[in-house]
Amino acid sequence: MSTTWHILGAGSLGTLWAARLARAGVPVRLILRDKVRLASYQAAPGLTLVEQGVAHTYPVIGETPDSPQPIRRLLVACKAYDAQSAIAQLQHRLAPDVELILLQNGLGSQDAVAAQLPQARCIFASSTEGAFRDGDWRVVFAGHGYTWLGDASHPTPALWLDDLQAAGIPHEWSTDILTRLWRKLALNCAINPLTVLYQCRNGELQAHQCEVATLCAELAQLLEYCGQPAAAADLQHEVERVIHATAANYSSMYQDVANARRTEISYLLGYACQAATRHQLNLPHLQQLQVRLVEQLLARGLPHD
Ligand code: NAD
Ligand code: KPL
Repeated sequence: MSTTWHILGAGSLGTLWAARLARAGVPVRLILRDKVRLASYQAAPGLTLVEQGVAHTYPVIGETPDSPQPIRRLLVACKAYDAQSAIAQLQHRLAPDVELILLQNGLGSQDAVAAQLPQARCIFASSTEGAFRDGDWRVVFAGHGYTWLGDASHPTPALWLDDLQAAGIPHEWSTDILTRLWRKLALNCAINPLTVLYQCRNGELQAHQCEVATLCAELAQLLEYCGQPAAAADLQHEVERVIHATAANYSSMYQDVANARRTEISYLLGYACQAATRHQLNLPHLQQLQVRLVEQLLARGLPHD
């Protein structure tokens, strides 16, 4: 019997992974916040995945954090700001050889979790897949993409990549996962805050080309200082390419703000500005962007961390 995948966080990505693993016959258990959420889930027929307009429901087993079964493989699918506290609730259930797969966007939460669990193997992930919930226990697979997985302290690939293959989850083991995460962070810093400030789709940033270019230059400088020259290479062109390729989309941060949800600012722009401060690097436009974004969040009554 293969190792059970415990999935922490039944949101968009957690449900997308759980449904595909379950569809492939891989053992999966979904960890819900509490008894109330579990009762709600148990009243539903399972998790529903909508792909190209077609819905299928998978009867994945649900449980609460205090369920007795030990955990050997944990997919952490919470937001970056929830990851540490959500994992802390499970600490007593984690087997000595537990492996965690951290799906969080940005940087900062992964290191915090790794420090919280020094014995665990922490695998970092960077995903370009897109999903959103259109109802309780229901997720729409909105954007096909790829997930890179890697262990910053151990280059050996994880043994369970076969499960992902079987589940049809496009993936690749990456020996430079930090470079990928830094690159994605830089892209998100150059695009997402501006879409919030200008209240626009990604494509409308083509009208703010100079501002984007200035931010890219500062971000590239930061990446170099942080020992990530590969993530800095040709950053502006990549940002322009993404703005063009996703022109009709609203960025994830725009969507969070529009739906009055907390953003992951501390793990994106906040993390970048902190790294600049640590290196005594003056990046005036990036720092000003953070001030403007925080003001905008405060004006909307949203958390600014
Ligand atoms: P989400 O808000 O849809 O899901 C997070 C889930 O975690 C929620 O259901 C929440 O209730 C649950 N949760 C939080 N604390 C918990 C706890 N203590 N116990 C149990 N459950 C708990 O978020 P998402 O969109 O799936 O994003 C997850 C991460 O993946 C984020 O860092 C995001 O940036 C990243 N990401 C998302 C997408 C996407 O398309 N949704 C794409 C790429 C990366
Ligand atoms: O990842 C993104 C997001 O919206 O979070 C893109 C589309 C790259 C914009 O930064």
